Amino acid sequence: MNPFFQIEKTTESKARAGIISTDHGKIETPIFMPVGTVASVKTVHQSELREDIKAQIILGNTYHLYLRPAMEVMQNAGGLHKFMNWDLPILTDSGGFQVFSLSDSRKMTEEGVKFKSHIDGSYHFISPEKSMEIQRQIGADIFMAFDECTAYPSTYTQAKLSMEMTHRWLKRCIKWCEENPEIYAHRQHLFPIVQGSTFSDLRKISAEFISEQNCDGNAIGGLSVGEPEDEMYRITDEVTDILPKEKPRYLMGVGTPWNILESIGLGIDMMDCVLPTRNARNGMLFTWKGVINIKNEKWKNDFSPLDEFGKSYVDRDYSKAYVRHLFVSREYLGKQIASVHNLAFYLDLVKTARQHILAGDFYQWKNSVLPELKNRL
Ligand code: PRF
Repeated sequence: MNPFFQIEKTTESKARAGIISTDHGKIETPIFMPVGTVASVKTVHQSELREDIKAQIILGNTYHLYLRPAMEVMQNAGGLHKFMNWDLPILTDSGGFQVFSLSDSRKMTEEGVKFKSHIDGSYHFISPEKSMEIQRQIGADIFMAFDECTAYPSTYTQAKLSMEMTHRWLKRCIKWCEENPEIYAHRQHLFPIVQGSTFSDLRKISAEFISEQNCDGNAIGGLSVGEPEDEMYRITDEVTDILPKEKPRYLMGVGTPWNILESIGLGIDMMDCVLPTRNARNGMLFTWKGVINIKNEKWKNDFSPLDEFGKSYVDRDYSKAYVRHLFVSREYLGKQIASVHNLAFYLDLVKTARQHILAGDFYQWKNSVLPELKNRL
């Protein structure tokens, strides 16, 4: 028996329902993980995450937390769980991906990445070893290997060189972690990351290499970076055919509600994305019936509940007209309500998917709800 991950049920093809057990509690998979980059899921209280949204695990980011509040504060606090008063599981990303998306100046070598802070312009260096050290200090239950997310599009040669470096970096991450155990009183589980861009043979090499490292779970990176959706599904399908069945599979940075359901159908257990929170702050609401732009004039006098099929209190307590008014008036409360709504919807989406996997009718159900999710209301 694998104490970290147990599969409760697999469907007729690839989707599965499982349970991940960490020292901060269990996670029922498939799961969506709200992104809390700087020790905050933007505009959302921890109590709302726990009680209303029913988040089971949230994400933090090495790059941001290393720059601010920085590791002295993190260690003095006793790690991220205590610092932000969140005692359920946390996962941290390793930093490389964020350096590439945020820092306007960076230089990568075999040793690591030198970059300029997006906050104050100061220079820093993160290597695989440094990323592991920072993630020990943050103390997330699940932490990610230091990888390079290959840009899309890339030539075959670029993608191959990038993937090979990610593999060498992984070896360095594993070695450092073996020599430097946890500093807090709970276990941390390292997940390596498959790269290889959209090239099937590279993805196969990478998925085999990653599987051989025998870590507690595995991730797929380098997708949802601008490639067509069909390519993303094709690669995910190919990679999940290779990754060990008995370990959780995490698809990084994905995605829309329909991406989430399709990925679950391809054997993915964990996903994260800024989409539900970032788009909420711009007035985009995801619902079972489709996507709403709440700023639209058409909601001006619509006093019906924000989302009659929504599970969150905000869906019942507030009307569309009221939330529209908050957005038009640029009131912070609008962003808060929309963020709680979207995250509660994403968690309801994966919970419902899980129920259908357990009931044995996931694929039929998925295909029946997919078209509605994409409607523009
Ligand atoms: N690597 C890491 N984090 C990520 C990605 C990746 O490839 C992606 C790609 N969608 C999102 N977040 N470390």
